[in-house]
Amino acid sequence: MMIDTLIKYCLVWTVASLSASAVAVTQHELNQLGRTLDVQYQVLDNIEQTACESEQISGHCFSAQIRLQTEDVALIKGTVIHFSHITPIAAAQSNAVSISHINGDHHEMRITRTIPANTTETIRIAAPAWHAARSDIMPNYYLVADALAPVTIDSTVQQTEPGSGLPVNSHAGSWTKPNQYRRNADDVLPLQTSEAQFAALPEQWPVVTANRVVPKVRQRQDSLQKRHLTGIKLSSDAAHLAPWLPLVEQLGLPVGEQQETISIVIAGQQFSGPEHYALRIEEQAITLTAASDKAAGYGLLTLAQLRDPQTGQVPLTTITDAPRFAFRGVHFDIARSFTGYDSITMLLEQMAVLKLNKLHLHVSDDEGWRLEIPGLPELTEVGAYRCHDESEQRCLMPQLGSGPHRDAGVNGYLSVQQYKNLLQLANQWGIEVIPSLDMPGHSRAAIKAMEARYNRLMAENKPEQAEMYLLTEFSDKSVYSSIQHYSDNTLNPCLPSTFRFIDKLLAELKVMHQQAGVPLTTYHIGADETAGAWTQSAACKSSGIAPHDIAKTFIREIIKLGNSKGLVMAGWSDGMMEALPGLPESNVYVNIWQTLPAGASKTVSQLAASNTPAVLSLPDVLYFDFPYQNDPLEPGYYWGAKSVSLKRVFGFMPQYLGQHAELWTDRMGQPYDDEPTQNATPVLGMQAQLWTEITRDQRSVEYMLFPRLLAFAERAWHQAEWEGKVSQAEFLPALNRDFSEFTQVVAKRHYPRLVEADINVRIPPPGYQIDAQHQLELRAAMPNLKLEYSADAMTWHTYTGAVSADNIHFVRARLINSPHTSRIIAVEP
Ligand code: TNX
Repeated sequence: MMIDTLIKYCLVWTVASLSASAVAVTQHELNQLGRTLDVQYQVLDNIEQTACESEQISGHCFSAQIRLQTEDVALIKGTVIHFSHITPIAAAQSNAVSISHINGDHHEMRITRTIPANTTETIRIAAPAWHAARSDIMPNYYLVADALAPVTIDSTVQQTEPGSGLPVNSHAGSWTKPNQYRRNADDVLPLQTSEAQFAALPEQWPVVTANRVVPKVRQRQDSLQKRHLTGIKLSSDAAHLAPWLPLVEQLGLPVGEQQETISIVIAGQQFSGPEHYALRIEEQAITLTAASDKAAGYGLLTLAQLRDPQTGQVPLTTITDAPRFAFRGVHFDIARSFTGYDSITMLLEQMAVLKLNKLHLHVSDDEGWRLEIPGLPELTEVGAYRCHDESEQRCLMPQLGSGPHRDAGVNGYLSVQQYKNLLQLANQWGIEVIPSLDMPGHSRAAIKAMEARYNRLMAENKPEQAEMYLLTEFSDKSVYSSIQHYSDNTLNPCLPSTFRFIDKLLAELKVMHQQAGVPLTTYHIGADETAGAWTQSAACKSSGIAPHDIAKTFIREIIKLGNSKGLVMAGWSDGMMEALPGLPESNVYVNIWQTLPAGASKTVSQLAASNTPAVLSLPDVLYFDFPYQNDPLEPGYYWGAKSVSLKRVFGFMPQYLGQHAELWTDRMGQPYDDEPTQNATPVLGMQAQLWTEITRDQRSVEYMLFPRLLAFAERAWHQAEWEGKVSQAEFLPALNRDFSEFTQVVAKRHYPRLVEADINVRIPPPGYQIDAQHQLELRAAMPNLKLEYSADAMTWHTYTGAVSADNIHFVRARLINSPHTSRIIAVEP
């Protein structure tokens, strides 16, 4: 623990005990305060830097104000408001409160002078970086007074937004001025609000009856003839392909005993890769030849999409199909927020529909440990929960706005049985689960859980057992701060118990996989964002390894350990690029998570040159925790890009990274330099990332993933003919045509099926314009939408053409024949 954090905790205890009589609040009053205290957070300015300069905050900073308004209950001196704030608040101007950063994003606001009933106290704060979006503000502030039970402040609880179905921060103010929605003076990125989008949208979307397959097939030769197909059934020798049938039905092709039998031949030797297949639809027969069971499943998914659900017709056609990349992955962070077992099964099912084949499951991080490990109960009993417990013996202290209670929605973990079920579910669709227990950084949950275990066993007088898996060297007073501002989140590679712990994890994982009948083949070690630990570690000093070599030595050790157990070892590029040069023979792959302007293309070329398999995880196009569009009300972190739109993902050219510099800008909207790639760069594949710091429930997970995952699957499976040809005149028209066709099939076929599967797919809001005659015009951002307007957001009218804007205050888009709508957009007169 960082010294000043320790001091802060000590202060908290002393002040709390000294002021026990000063905080003369009853539980009843505290509860009432929780109901009535109004907390509002308003960003003032991301660009103006005087606050930073006067407070000597190094680097860029922003100013904001937190307004506390009491009703009939006073906020008594000595009460503490606990809250999350992404970056550490460095200065707070107020005569009534003082704010201190504790650890990670956890802050305390101590009331130093009673704020009487019916009073407003406004606190000006300054903190590093910027807050340019509503989702930056953290929810669930809570009150603590002495030994009373902590109480959540209701005004900071998220409310479900009509339309999007997302929980949003209603205590967050507005982002109407450029100095609020731009992140700094360089930020020239145009806003993509509904008003700004209008001009770029077509007046009318063409009506097509698309039976394009998503992802697009490699070769397809339709004849002009069509035939009828009512439904399919599997012959008895193909019965083991049954797990694919629900997906086939979801895609609109009926399945049943009375239906037509598909002839399926598995013939690995006929194909050059295990996921290849050929499909032939003739008048009399449908034949599927496939390299493997999985490829046969893929063929069935393709067949389903060829059928027009209205007419039941399929084209007579010959298709040969194969993926461009062997690795088509999704990274799902279940550590920051645990959105539940069902959110993982939902993802697996949709991955299978989209022919994706790797699930990188991010099981642990600073904020949570999400997999039961037999023999180490504290990992999940303590490490899978965030609640108010300053000793952190029952749970981790709240982070990311999780609030004080153990039953918070973001808490929880996968039991051994659930994990095994997931492995089997994934396996039946040919999806490999790649578990990741992030280390040596991002390990706070494990470290704290193992401290709790140590304390338990010491109290039971079992010192040997206690020390067995202890990850803390109590005498190590190294002072550091991780990217997410933790002072105590890094494993110590110089302790033998660290390796015992990792060995134990790998052993238990192997057993779970074995028991599930799905052997563990790949393990992801994280290896990212290790910052400054161990400088004062006695164990490291005596190891003789120079401090700056410790991280890479550790990563090498773990790679060797895993490889010796027959595992492919994976890691994030920052740690891996450091470690790999010393390990020529290793069996690894690397996730590149540099942005394009930060030099991703060079890292990829470097890896290609050393024959190291690379998986593209570029934040500025493949981080699906980033917003869909540059609108302060669209949720998402945005450190690497302010808009990861459907079109951006679709238009990504994974093997021609250099070319994007001619099309895209950096995160501030500024041009950047890169060298066009001459030949397609070999990469193992690509991976979409969903980190979940602020994606806290399944509805939000679905919103962030869909529809972007469809565009991702398209690029991971299919190489478009326009890729890489940026300098050719045909490039843009070809990309636009392809995207328009894709959008149409996504809107017409996939939106309805996703909604039918109860998935909270994002409906894009309409563009709007109010002209000089005060007429309101609306345009849809995709086909298959009905547009609506309203005076009060209660009664809605269908838009049929320009209409007087008088008394219209809200607009939205609705998926035709569904209750599903876009966010409600407030119309600015
Ligand atoms: C970067 S990518 C991270 C994660 C965050 C993510 C948020 C990587 C290896 N580290 O820890 O969750 O950004 O976008």
